[in-house]
Amino acid sequence: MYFLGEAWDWHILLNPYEQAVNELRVKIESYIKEFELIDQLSPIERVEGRVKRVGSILDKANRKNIPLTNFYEMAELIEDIAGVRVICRFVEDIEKVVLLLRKRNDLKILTERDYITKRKPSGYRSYHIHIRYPVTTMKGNTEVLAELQIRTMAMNYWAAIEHTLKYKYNGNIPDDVHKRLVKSAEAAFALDHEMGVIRGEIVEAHRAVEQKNDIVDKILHNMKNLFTYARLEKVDELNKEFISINEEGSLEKLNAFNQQLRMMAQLYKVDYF
Ligand code: 0O2
Repeated sequence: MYFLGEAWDWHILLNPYEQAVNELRVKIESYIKEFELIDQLSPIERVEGRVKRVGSILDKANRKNIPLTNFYEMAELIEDIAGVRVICRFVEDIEKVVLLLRKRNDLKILTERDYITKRKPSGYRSYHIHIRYPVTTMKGNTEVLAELQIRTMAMNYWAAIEHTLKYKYNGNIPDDVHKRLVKSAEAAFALDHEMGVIRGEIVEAHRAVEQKNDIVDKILHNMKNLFTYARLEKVDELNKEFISINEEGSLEKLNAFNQQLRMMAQLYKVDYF
């Protein structure tokens, strides 16, 4: 059975899957920027992607009794040769991501599996979406299957650890380790719940940090222009004042300071933010 698999040119066969993963990552990551632009905390923290390793494809085919006589028939049954993982901060963000994905017309959703409301017996939680995704290569158009896994950071941490242990023990995790994994799945669930409760605080804190970073960028830009184009000598003094206000951390004082710089920039007829 394995011999036929090894005879295939895996690099060429898997290339459209590689392309699908890369394209999907870029497309889904672009939501992060879009949320930033409207001053909202993105429901997506980060996006990861991978093409299943040949060894794992062969193992899964073996596990699921999938014949290795034809690559394309096999690939239709494996479903997750191309895998993209969307990591969220909060459980409620998962639904937002699912809604965004359902609106896309550059992919076709085949099935959705909700292992969040109904977690797996192992303790595994994640939302799975199987899609068909068109890829254009030198040879023309083709379609590949991909699996999108949407989960929180806590779910992801747990799944990564459990996956490593399953691999280490060849699927037969000893009882004591298994019990600890079940306990840690509960802890990950509790963590997600607690974070959900203080979500408002976290979103507010994130917004404040973003606002502070924005105003600091503007201040630095305006001081640089006053120094470079207006040859303003007291820039050193302004810089010291900025450092002390920045240390204090008051957003109002930083805004007032930038207002002062804007007025100076207008006076000296230099560009400002
Ligand atoms: P790898 O190395 O991650 O690629 P099904 O249960 O078959 O109806 P499902 O869950 O979509 O539907 O399929 P499957 O084949 O069980 O799991 C698909 C992928 O989900 C797995 O890929 C894992 O990434 C993840 N997964 C599913 N169940 C578990 C689990 O109990 N623990 C962990 N850590 N991950 C899980 P692979 O092929 O197993 O591995």
